[in-house]
Amino acid sequence: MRIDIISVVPKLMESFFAHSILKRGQEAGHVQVVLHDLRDYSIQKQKQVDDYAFGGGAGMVLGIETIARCIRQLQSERSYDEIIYMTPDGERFDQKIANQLSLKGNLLMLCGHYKGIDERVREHFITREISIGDYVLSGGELAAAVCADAIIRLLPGVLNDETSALTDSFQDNLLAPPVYTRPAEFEGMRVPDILLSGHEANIIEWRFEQSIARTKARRPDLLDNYQ
Ligand code: 6GU
Repeated sequence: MRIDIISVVPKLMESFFAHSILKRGQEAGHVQVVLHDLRDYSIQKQKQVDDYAFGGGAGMVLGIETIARCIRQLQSERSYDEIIYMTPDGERFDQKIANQLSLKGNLLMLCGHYKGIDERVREHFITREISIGDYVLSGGELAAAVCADAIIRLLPGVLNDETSALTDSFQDNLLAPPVYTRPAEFEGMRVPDILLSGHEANIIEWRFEQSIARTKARRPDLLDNYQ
C-alpha cells in the first residue's frame, strides 16, 4: 500500500511516521508513506497557498489552484483508490472504515488548515471526507496520522504477531480484555490465577467473558452491533 499525504505543515507528521510500528512497516515494504508540502506546488512567488474568503469573514481558505496542481501531479504518477479530505464535517472514522481502507492500494489524504479549503476542491477532486471525532483540531494532520496508523497496523505483516490486530478492541465490536505481565504479584496485587494456570481453553473463555463484561460496563452501545 502507498499513502500520500498533502499538508502545509508536513513536518508535523514526520516524526510520527518515523518511529515504532509505522517505521518498521515502511522498512519492511508493507507500506510507503509520502508526505507532500502543498507550498511546493504554489504558483505564487511567495509560495502562498491560501487567500481571503470571498464574501468576507471565515479567515483564510486554501485555494483550488495549488491543490489541483498538487493532486494532478500525483495522479499523473499513479491512480488513487480514494482521495480523502480530512475535515471535522466528514464521515466519522471507525474500525470498519480502517478495515475498508486497509484493502486499498493507493490512498491520497489532503489535510485542511486555516478555515478550510475551497469548496470546489471537495466537489471535484475529493472522493471521501473523514473526521476523527466531534471536536475541532487546528488542522487535518493529526487526524491523517490517526487514520494512517489505524490502517497501516492492519496490513498483513506489519504487526509481529499476525493475530494481534484481530484481537484489538473494536475489531469484533468488543473491547479488549485486561492484560498482565510479570511480576505475578506486586505489593499484594495479584494477576488473576487463571492466567497463570496454563489451561488455554479456560483462558480463552475468561478473556471472552472479560471482553463482554468490559464492553457492557463501558460501551454498551457496541453490543448492539456485536458480531
Ligand atoms: Cl479530520 N480535521 C480537523 N481540523 N479537526 C478534526 C478532524 C479533522 N476530525 C476531528 N476534528
